[in-house]
Formats: sequence, C-alpha cells, structure tokens
Amino acid sequence: MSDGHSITIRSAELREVALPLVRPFRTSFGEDSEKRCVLVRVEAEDVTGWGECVADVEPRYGEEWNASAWESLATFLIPSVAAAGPVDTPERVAERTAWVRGHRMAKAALEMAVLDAWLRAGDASLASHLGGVAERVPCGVSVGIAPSVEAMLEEIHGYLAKGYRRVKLKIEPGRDVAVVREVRDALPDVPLSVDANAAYTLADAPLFEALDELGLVMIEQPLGHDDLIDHARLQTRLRTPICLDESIRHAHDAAAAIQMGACRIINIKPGRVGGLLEARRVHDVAQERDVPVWIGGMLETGIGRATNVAMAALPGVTMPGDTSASERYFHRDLTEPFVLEADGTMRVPAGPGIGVTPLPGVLEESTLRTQVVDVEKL
Ligand code: NPQ
Ligand code: MG
Repeated sequence: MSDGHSITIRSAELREVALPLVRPFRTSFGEDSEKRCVLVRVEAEDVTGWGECVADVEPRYGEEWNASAWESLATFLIPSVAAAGPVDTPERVAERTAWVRGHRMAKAALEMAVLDAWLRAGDASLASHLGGVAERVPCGVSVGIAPSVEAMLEEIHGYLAKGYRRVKLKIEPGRDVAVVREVRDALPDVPLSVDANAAYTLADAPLFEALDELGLVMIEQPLGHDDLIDHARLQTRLRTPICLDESIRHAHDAAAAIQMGACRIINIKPGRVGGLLEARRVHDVAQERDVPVWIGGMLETGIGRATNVAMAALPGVTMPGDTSASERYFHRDLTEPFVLEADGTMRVPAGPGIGVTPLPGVLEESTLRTQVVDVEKL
C-alpha cells in the first residue's frame, strides 16, 4: 500500500487529557464518570499526526493503564520508531516496536499518530488506505449498567429515537438474566446484545442458557479475558453466537478462536490488537472464514472515534458497531463532534489522515499533563 513517500519524525509529544462523561458508564469492572486517556502527537517535516490510546486510569479492561502507556511510549516505543530513520510505510511502526512485548494499546496509539502523519503527507484518507468501501456506517450503542430497569429503558428509548440500530446491555453477576428479560419484553423487536466483560465462568453456563432464550444477536465476552477453550465449550451449548472482545489480541488469536469454535462473531478494537494495521488483519482473517465482525468502542474522543469509524467502512464489517455519536459520551468532544444521521449511520471521515484534529481550545482545557519526547537528541 506504500505509495513511495516517507516521513521523518522530528518530535513527539505525549498528553494526558480528561473529558467529563455525560453520564457515568458502568460495566462489570467498575464505573467511570470521566474519560481520561493519553494522546500522542508526532511532528514530521510538514505534517502532524495524532493518536489516541484506549487505556484507562486502571488496568481493568486490559493489562495497560494510562501511566503504563505513557511510560512505555516515552521510554521505548517512540524512541524505537523515531531513531530508526524515515518511515517509508506505516508498517514500520509495528516492526520497530515488535521487540517490546505486550503494550499493544500504547503501540496502537503511536501507530495511529504515525499513520495519520504519513497519510496526510500522501494526501490519503485512513478509510481508503485500509480498504474501506462504505461512505456511511451503521451504528449501535452500548448501555451501561443502570440502577434500575426503568432508568435503563428510558435511556434505551432515547437512543432508539435517535436511530441507533443495535443496543448492547452491559451485564454483571446479579444483574443479568432478569434485567435482560425485562428489556427484551419491553422491546421485542430491537436487535439486542449483552456484554459481560469476562465476568463469568463456565460454571455459569445455565445462566447463559437462560439468556439463549431471549433472541439476542450475540453474547459478548462472557468468560475469562484470556480464555478461548471454555468459550468453545460454552458455544456448543448455545444457539446465540458468542462474540469475543478481550480474548482476541491479534489476528492469530482470531484464527485460533474461529477454528476451535470459541466465537461466531468478533469485536475488533484497534487498540486491543496493537494497531489499525493488525486490526485490518483480524478483519481479513474473519472475512476469509465468513465470520462477521464489528468495530468496538472504548469511549474514545473524536481522535480514536475517527479511526473506529474508518475501520467500520471495511467490507467484512457487517454488523453495527459501538461507534456511537460524540454526544452519547461527551458534552464537548476533543474534535468536531461525530453525529448520528437519522437513519442510524455515521459518515466516514474522508479528509486526509484520520480526517479530524483536536480543537485547540478544548484540547488546552482538557489537558492534565504533557511531555515532549525530543527525538532529535536520541
Ligand atoms: C467493551 N466498551 O466493549 C468496552 C468496555 C469499556 C463501549 O462497551 C474507559 C475506557 C471506560 C475504556 C468502559 C463499551 C471503558 C472502556 C468500558 C471500555 O467491552
Ligand atoms: Mg466488550
């Protein structure tokens, strides 16, 4: 895909930002009322690139957290990429950081920034570079665990009125079958799914057999975050497709999970698999095996949201993603807001690179700390 141009990274900057959420987001691993993440900015000759890391304050969803991402980027990842000379293709980022084991969220943020800069230098959009075919993508919405079913239903009705095409309910032990059944009874025809964020074990199979009666589109990551084999065992007992999220760390995991029957659907998150280019390989593996995929979400600001929406334009992405509008999470996004069209779709950014940049005022007001990584001195 390289069209022959290269960029040289002159400097890089890390920035931690905080944005208040419109409502607290509760999952089986905790509740957040603020989005906090690390941004990477790289400067090349005459282009700037931005990347966003999907790690959170604590390592609950995955093994990384904001401070670990910051440290791995400043100490190992940025120097490894910048000191090795011009970047003639964005694949170089993964190649030059492959010696660092793990830290996929941090690697993904750096790749995003370099890719953004490289694409801008070549005046190409991310969606077209990845092989995107859609100009608009269908969107779903993820609903946090609420204090009551009434509150949950009120929230869901609001999303349906806006046009969202699929509703995902977060579940946790004690707030699962009964809640989902009530929501299903109230909304018999709505495409509904659940996400357990790895909160159960195979001993809970009877609970999933009860959920199996509710006509769900999928059950996302019911079991261990690093498990495949128990998911395969559970899938044999269910008609509802299992969708894996946390368990898929790279394209090889995707191939293994599909082959052993651990899932029938995959949630792709570029941050979880170490970058957008690996995310495309997960997509390709699934597409070759006729397994549907969709693009997940990590409450990204407009920077990461733009790349999720670009990924969603790929031809194998056949289900609505958690690519919700900016207003579902933020009063004021870091970029121009992403909006949901009345038909429940979102426009894929078509401008160069990721297609968006932070709004200077919001960026300034949201910043908690910055660090310049002066790569000239390496
Ligand atoms: C999921 N996302 O699919 C994740 C989980 C999640 C939209 O359901 C801060 C950073 C808070 C990342 C909360 C959705 C988060 C987060 C939930 C990811 O499993
Ligand atoms: Mg999930």
